[in-house]
Amino acid sequence: MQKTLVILKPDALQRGLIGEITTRFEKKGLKLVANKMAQLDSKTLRDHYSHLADKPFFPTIESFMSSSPVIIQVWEGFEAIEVIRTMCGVTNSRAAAPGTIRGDLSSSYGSNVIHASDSEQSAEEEVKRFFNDKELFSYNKVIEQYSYSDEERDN
Ligand code: IDP
Ligand code: MG
Repeated sequence: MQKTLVILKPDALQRGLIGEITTRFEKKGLKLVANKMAQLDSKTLRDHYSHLADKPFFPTIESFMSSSPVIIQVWEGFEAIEVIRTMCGVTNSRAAAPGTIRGDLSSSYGSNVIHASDSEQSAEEEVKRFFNDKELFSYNKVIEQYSYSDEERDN
């Protein structure tokens, strides 16, 4: 099963959306395998958003992402990276489809409530950036057989 990293951004925490977003992933059948609250520092943000470090809006991202603690989660499931990206919607929340997390819960490009890994490589790097082995859990959920078919569960 794939693992993917999610950050519930400062606007999600401030606006009381942690439960709603977490519930969406739980209801989808994904498994929470790591969860913490953290205050992100400048070095971590520069690593995490290295693909945007030279953009003019990078200082805005940095100050927004460090403006309050965030919730960091790892979700596990069959094709979880793509499933969660699809559930998030596109980056600009104003253009994000209704029914998606960004489309339903925000109206901003920058303050768009959630980060989610966008590829297998970034998921692997991002999970390692925020969690050590002891903080990542492997466990069975009794309901798993009802979340996936037998073939899917073997992935
Ligand atoms: P993603 O979060 O949908 O993967 P990225 O391109 O990786 O989008 O950008 C990371 C974050 O940087 C976005 O979620 C958004 O908060 C912010 N961001 C990206 N592009 C812009 C922009 O053009 N204006 C303002 N903020 C932006
Ligand atoms: Mg991204």
